Amino acid sequence: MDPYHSRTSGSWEAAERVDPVLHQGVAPGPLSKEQLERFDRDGYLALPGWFSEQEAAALLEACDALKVAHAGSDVVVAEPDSDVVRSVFKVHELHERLAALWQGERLAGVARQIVGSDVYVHQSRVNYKPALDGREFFWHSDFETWHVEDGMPRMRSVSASISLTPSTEFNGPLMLVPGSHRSYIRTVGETPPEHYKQSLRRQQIGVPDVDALSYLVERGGIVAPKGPAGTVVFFDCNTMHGSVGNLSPEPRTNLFFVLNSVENRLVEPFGGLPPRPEHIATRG
Ligand code: 6CS
Ligand code: FE
Repeated sequence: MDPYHSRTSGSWEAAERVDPVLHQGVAPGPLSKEQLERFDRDGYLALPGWFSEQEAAALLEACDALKVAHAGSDVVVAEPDSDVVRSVFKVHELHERLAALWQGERLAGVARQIVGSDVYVHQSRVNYKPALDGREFFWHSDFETWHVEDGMPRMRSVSASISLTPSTEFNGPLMLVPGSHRSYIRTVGETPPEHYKQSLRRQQIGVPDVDALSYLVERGGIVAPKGPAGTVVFFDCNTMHGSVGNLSPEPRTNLFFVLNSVENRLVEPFGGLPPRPEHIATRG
């Protein structure tokens, strides 16, 4: 029986995580012992200043150029209620500055330290969250989607969210539920065919209901790490997260790399539907 089955019954369930968070314990690498222990406990680690504001500005320039260069192609996803660009996917293959970035010690080095093996990019994306038009990302566990819809076998991948603009309380910062990575919420509802055409704009299937969310938040609360451009939030593939819309007059642009263990490559999706396209989930 698949320990991480989901969208398989009419009621939600909080199942135990059966994978470790630190796959080789507290191991040497870019993070200190104290930082690793915080990641293990909380399911995320916020590092203001991990990249400099100058580095972030150069990355923002590259990411804004991608939005223009790839307008109208499959890698570009619009907001749910307009044609405003919400995300661009597979950016690690679209710009040499981004291809070099994820392989560095500050990203791949951290992921290797946590997953205990070499890593590859399962998914990369830029969430532009433009001023006023940038809508919410509803609460979700990435792993629940990647397991059911992409065929990611186990919880052995790390996401890095790099703020390319400042994250404040006004522009829809990434919100996370500390400790939620240790409960696997089996969600309710059937996955529609080609669900990604809807879910990447506004996800409504594979998401917790208010009782499931309360179960997690009562135990861990909600945090929204703030910080200057260059801040990185590393989070476990199963940490419950989301973000509200951006009502500030400035964009809140985040660059994501999902680094998966090479020993956790995708198999047939566990939800029984055809795999999602390559620009959303690396299968090669
Ligand atoms: O479905 C996915 O793969 C994407 N959706 C969200 C909201 N986060 C994870 C991932 O980027
Ligand atoms: Fe996500």
